[in-house]
Amino acid sequence: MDDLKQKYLGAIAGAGNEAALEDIRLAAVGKKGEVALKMRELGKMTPEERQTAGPALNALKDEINSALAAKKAALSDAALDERLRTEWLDVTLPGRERRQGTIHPVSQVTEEVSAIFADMGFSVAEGPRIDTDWYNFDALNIPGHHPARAEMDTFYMHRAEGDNRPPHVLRTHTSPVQIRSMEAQGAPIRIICPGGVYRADYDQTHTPMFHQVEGLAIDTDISMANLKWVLEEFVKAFFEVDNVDLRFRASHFPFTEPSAEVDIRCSWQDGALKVGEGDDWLEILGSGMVHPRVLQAGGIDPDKYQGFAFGMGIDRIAMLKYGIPDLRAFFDSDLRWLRHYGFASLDQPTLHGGLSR
Ligand code: 2NL
Repeated sequence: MDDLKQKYLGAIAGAGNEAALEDIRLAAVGKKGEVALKMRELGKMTPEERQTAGPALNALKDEINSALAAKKAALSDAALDERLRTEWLDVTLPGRERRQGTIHPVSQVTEEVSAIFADMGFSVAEGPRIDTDWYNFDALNIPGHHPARAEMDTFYMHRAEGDNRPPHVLRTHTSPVQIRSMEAQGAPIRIICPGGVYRADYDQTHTPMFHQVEGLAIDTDISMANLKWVLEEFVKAFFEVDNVDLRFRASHFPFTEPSAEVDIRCSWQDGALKVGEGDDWLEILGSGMVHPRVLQAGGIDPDKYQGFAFGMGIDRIAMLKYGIPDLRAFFDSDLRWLRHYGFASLDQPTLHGGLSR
């Protein structure tokens, strides 16, 4: 029995891990282990022999079991110490470099345009992207048979059978915001309305969602001359040039009369746009005097008031100003593209700071 004790206590002391310890446990005190075999021999002993051998075997079993438990605890302490030593972390090290996002060029240009028009007394108005066909079309003097209303260009909201509410559309321009502003504020009014708009069109130069900014100025003494001055000031500030040359081309929109498309003098040198010089003309917006029926729809008396309105594509003027070649990349959410064309988040455009720096 002393041999057994020496053998197993020695083996337990030398066990290197919990698996080796389990092997020792099975060999010593398991059901078919050496101590169990010795227990079986008790039957062949005389009662006197059994009286000393029985308790001694039980004591040996207890001793081996407690040595196993102590060693098991020691091994798991050592394993924890080893983990603490190797999985050590210096919490005083500097953190991982911040992979900061940037301001999207569309947001940047929206802010730039807003800053320029704010400086001329325009405030920014916003409204719903889903609106009724009355606000999007009828109020703008776009009749039911007009091609702009065709299913092709407009995203109509689904209506359940028996739904009597007026049809709703994804706004195809921000003009409904201007109708709502006229209704809410009346005249005089000076606002710009930037935001996302939707048309069912997708190719190299069209995306089904894009951004527009429209402007509206209504008072008792507003003319095309005011429109021309405001647009000249805008183009100078936006393209950061001192001289511009604007050309009004007669055009037609249902919501303005007369209507004009506006081009700016420019040149293209090695693919780079230069505004204010050269022999080329670049169309940048549509404009005109607000149609009397549109004033009426907005609750404004056309015999007392008149005004100008204009609309331009934000994505397009962003591409022109910042040399972005492909419109579709605006909406790809490619982080590498955004880091290339994006703007530092803390550099807000201001007129005194130079809009784009
Ligand atoms: C374009 C042309 C334009 C307007 C938008 C407008 C809004 C109201 C009344 C009258 Cl509430 N007009 N907006 C006027 C002329 C042109 O947009 O080519 N946009 C990209």
